[in-house]
Amino acid sequence: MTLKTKLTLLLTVFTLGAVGPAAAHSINNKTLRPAFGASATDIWQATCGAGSSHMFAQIRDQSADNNLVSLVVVSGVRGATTTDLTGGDPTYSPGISVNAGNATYTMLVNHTRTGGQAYSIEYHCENASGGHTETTTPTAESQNN
Ligand SMILES: [Ca+2]
Repeated sequence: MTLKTKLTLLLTVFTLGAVGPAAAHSINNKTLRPAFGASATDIWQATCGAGSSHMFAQIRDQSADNNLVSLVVVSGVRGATTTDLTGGDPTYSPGISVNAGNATYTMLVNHTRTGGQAYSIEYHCENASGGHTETTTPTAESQNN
């Protein structure tokens, strides 16, 4: 490997690190449990600080089966839904944005069938031009089913 190649690789790693996971907020490796049946719903809440225009969010279904996991984000009378159509792979669902400004946002996680489903959520608050604004991280579920 030439020095130039090594430098290019190093630069790539630093660049990816700067815009990647460091900017996102994560709720990782949580589970909708079978005991709560098909109606199991986990609820999380986070608050977007001053200057926020919306919350961006997406979910990843970590269980490789045909029981699909969806995320609904609601704040006041505004809301959006996204579903991860492929469980067990590293790809998240399409991202959604809910435009409720500086507010508390509720994230509801549900699934289509009975059965344990592991999931992770990535989310963050943004201003109108897409810059990140203050985003709280919940320490526990508001409801853990
Ligand atoms: Ca997926």
